[in-house]
Amino acid sequence: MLTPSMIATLAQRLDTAETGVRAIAKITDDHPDMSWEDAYAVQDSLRALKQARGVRIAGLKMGFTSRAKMAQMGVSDPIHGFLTDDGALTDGGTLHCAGLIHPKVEAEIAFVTRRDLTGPGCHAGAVLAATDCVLPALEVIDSRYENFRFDLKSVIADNTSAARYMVGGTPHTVEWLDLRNLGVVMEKNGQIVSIAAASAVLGHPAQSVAMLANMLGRQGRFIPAGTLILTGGITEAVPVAPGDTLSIRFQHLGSLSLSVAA
Ligand code: OOG
Ligand code: MG
Repeated sequence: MLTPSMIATLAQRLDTAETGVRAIAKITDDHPDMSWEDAYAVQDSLRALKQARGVRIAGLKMGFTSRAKMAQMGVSDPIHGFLTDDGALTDGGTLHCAGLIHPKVEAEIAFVTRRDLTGPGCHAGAVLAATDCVLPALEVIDSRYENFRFDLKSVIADNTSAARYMVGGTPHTVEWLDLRNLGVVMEKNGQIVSIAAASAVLGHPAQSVAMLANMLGRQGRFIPAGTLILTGGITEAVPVAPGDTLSIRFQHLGSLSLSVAA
């Protein structure tokens, strides 16, 4: 177990890496015995640090919910983190790389809840019944660790590499939407770089929200009504650099686009 002061120090180190745009060694290099609780405690400390300087929590996110993502990063279990208001991008807008270390973009489905969701025992049916709308989304992840290399505990501490995110402007209700078979096509500079269906996310993206409620339940927390949730990359994350343009087409949900600048 890490001491409370070590947890605060590690959160500070991650925050400085992010604000100073300088990658650091992964935490488990120095703290191989860090527990899962410690890892989430560092993430909580990081959240408190950001909130103390006026950053607002804008939502929650799941990570490593698809095989494509797990295989790409060499991990095997879903994790969760938070989104902040200063990370929001607008559809058709510009992603500035200056504040980022090594950004990658991934296609996701976002949910907005209209009722509280509590675990354990939360399931996809409860999630769909409590869903206000779903939206097309993308996440820009940016690990604070050198070479984007980490293990699960280190990336939990680093708020699951969360950096920027975009949600589309047209909400869709779930009643008539086949979220499992919903196709997603991502293009970079006019070339298709990945094609997937939303069932890549735990069989159904609602399953990701249920898992989040269950994971939070174990920590004595829940998903409050009105929460925006990114359910995890459907496709592999694609590295981007200044000059790139990105577009993602979501069947039935519309599309998102992004220009990447220095
Ligand atoms: C961790 C973030 C994972 C997702 O959607 O799977 C994630 C990472 O890949 O660096 O956000
Ligand atoms: Mg993601």
